Amino acid sequence: MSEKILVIGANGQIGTELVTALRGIHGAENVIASDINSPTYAIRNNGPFEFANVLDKDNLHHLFDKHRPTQVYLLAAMLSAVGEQKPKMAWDLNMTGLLHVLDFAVEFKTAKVFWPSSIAVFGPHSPQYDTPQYCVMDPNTVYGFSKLAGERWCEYYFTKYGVDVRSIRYPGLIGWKANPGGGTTDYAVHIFHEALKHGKYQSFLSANTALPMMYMEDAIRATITLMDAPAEQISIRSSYNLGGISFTPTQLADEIKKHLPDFEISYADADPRQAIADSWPKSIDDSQAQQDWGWKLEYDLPRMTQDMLQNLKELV
Ligand code: VAH
Repeated sequence: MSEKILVIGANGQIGTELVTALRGIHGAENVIASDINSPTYAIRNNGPFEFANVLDKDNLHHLFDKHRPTQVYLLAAMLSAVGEQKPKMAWDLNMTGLLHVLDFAVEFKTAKVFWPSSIAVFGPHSPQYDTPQYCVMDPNTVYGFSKLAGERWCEYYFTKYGVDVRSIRYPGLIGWKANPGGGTTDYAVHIFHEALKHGKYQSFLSANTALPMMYMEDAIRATITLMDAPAEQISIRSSYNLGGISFTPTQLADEIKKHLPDFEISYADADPRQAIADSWPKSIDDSQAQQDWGWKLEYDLPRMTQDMLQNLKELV
């Protein structure tokens, strides 16, 4: 029997690329993209689309009843920076949306659910380097503790109701097909657009702010690999650490200069996103993902930079 996949939050940075990848594997007609806004150009004309508001229980129930999805990817969320400007809305969207999906997964016996967590679940007292799967977690952003609470709910619904929900703690994600929205790591996408358009960029994070990042190709491949893995291989039902590549704005700028020698970077100060970045780990230990479902990174900083510039130069 073929899969019937519902992607909620399909217009987002992850959703846009995930819908395309899933349609390539399962057939466009078997992957329903959904979002609260009209579909973006990238997904508008190549498969089914539904309007979805994760806070509207009746709307979501209708989608589950109409499509009876075998897999649901819940990507709708408010990210770290915007979440600090609208804390109660961030909590409501990130939590209520998840609980609606988990409840309907029980009611409609959805075979698998994917929900994205983030390295934002770690905080100032978490180990900063090679942050392990299990450690002190004291996130001080609404986004971070909503993701931490969400991880607890995922494990609870697996243990108590048998929902096969799987999750990844994504690092900052970098891609060229869709822009990020309201995150602290967005600088690492904006810098490429500005470098090509204007030859310069002012980073809102300071020069030596190291953060775990990942190229979107790797993030999409990790997501699908996790979801395709046999259930007995999944030992983590909160969310898997995923490390990627750790670099600073300066290191990224130096890599861009190898292709655009005249590129200049400058640094703003007193941006509120600096304090968020400073509370997060510099690097992540993802050995559990490697061990359980064979995770292996393919894009390092040079390869990601080359690929971003190669693809974006046609578009900007
Ligand atoms: C953010 N892009 O910046 C997200 C991500 C690790 C960061 O979760 O909020």
